[in-house]
Amino acid sequence: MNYISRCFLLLSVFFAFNIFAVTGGATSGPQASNPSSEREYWLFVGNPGVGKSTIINALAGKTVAKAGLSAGHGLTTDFTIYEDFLNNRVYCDTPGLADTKMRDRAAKQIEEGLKQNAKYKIFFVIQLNEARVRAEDVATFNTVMNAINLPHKPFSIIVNKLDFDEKELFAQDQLSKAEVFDALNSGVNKTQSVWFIDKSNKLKKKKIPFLELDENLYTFFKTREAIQINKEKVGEVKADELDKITKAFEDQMEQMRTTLEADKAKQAEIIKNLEKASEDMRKTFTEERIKAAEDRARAAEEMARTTAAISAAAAAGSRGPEIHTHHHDAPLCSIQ
Ligand SMILES: Nc1nc2c(ncn2[C@@H]2O[C@H](COP(=O)(O)OP(=O)(O)OP(=O)(O)O)[C@@H](O)[C@H]2O)c(=O)[nH]1
Ligand SMILES: [Mg+2]
Repeated sequence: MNYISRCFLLLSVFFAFNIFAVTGGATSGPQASNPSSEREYWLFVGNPGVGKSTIINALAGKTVAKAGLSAGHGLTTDFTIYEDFLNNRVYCDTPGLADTKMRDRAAKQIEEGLKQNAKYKIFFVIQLNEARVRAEDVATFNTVMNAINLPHKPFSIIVNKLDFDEKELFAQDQLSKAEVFDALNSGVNKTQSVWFIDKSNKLKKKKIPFLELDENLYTFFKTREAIQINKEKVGEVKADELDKITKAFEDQMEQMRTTLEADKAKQAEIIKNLEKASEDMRKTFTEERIKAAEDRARAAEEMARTTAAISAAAAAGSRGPEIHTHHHDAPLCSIQ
């Protein structure tokens, strides 16, 4: 290959994948990991607006990926990679599949993103809708994971921008959180590696230029299992199947929700019965205690009365029989 065609190839790779370098990234915030470790591709996939670019910026420790609101379709319309030389990793920002206009192109880009013959950590970024998993998100990650032909293919889910109400609900009702886990795992591809990120109010008010990556979240990213994916193990990301899968998930989730509601109702009934039984027991116990206390009081009263009688008798006994004494100078009987 001559010099010109090599330059042309490099340029076309650049334009196809939008390569940016993150040179000084992740130094000020999280601790830099060992640069001599094997280079890893951290692939972020998610539907428009879920916060992929924001997370990448947080990992990079500066704004590298364009993040913001955009009407209609996703802001990230190209598969973009960010080289983090310091940590020997590459962040891949990929558009989601829910955007119908961009779907085929996005699918091709995700496919290309997976065909880098590299070590991967795969992260699907999702957002809940009123504390519920969106079918299109589950469909997206299943469609993407289905394209990887490996027996073991770990992946993680980041539930991003959790709002106050959702947080409250999960804190109070464990079943709601279980419902999210069940919904996420209702497809063929399952994972227990799920992380919840709260919505940042500071970011909303533009008080900070990018999301601050907290230490626990960074640990989560770092400790995920990386897998080698070779090009030939990656099949087609079948974007055209997305609607079908979405519909199937919607039905399944609806059924799951009905079952869960029934379970909740059953649980509520059981709790009500238990509360009633416990209330009855408490009542019986209280009544018994009152009765026992009354009995004790009565017995004590009885005892007190007996003791008083005995004491009175004893007192009388110590004084001897009541004998009237008479003075000798007085006649016993007077003889008239
Ligand atoms: N308040 C708040 N806003 C956030 C948070 N994360 C992301 N956002 C905002 O959500 C919007 C979308 O975030 P992006 O990071 O651009 O989302 P994306 O997934 O990259 O979106 P596309 O590139 O369009 O697919 C931006 O306005 C962000 O500022 C967060 O934790 N809190
Ligand atoms: Mg983006």
